[in-house]
Amino acid sequence: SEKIAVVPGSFDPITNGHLDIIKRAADVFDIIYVAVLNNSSKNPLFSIDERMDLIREVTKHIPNVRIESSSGLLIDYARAKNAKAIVRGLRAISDFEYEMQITSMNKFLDETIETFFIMTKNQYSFLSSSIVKEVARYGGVVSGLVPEIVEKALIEKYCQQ
Ligand code: COD
Repeated sequence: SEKIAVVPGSFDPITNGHLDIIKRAADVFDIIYVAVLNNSSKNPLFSIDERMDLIREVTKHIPNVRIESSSGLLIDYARAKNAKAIVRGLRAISDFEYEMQITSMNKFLDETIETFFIMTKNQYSFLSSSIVKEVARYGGVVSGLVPEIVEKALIEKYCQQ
C-alpha cells in the first residue's frame, strides 16, 4: 500500500529550508501532503491561500506532493489522509525541545502515527521564515534563502504596508 506522509507547518512563507525537507521526504514516501496549518503562537504575514499558492508554485515539479490546509489538529488531519507518518525538519538544538513536545502530544493523541525528523542541510541551519521576514521588511536581500517567487511576494507585501 502507498506510504503517505504529512509535512506540516506554517510556511509563512516557504523557505529553501522547508523546500529541502519536502523534496527529501518526497524521495522516501509515495505521497506527501504539505499541510498549511495554524500555529496559534504565530501571527501570520501571508494568508493561508497565499502561502498555499507559493508552495504550489515552488513544488510543481515534484509529482507526488499535494498542498492542502486545515484549521484543526494536525493529528486529525493526518488520520483523515490515512498518513502513517509526520515529517518535520530539525535545525539546531533550539528546535529540539519544541519538537519533542509536539511529537509527544501527537503520539498521545494517536500512537499509530510516527513522527520522523530530517536534519537540515548545513547551509539552512539558521534559516527560518521569521528571520527572512525580518530581513525583507527592512529592505535586505533574501535571494538564495527563499525561491525567487517568494522573494517577490515578500517585497510586494512590505511595499503595501
Ligand atoms: N531547515 C530545515 N527544516 C526547517 C527549516 C530549515 N531551515 N525551517 C523550518 N524547518 C522545519 C521546521 O522544523 C518544521 O518541521 C517545518 O519545517 C515547518 O516549519 P514552520 O516554522 O513553518 O512550522 P511550525 O513549526 O510553525 O508548525 C507548527 C504546526 C503548524 C505544525 C503546529 O502548530 C500544529 O500542528 N498546528 C495545528 C494544531 C495542532 O495540532 N496543535 C497541536 C500540536 S501538539
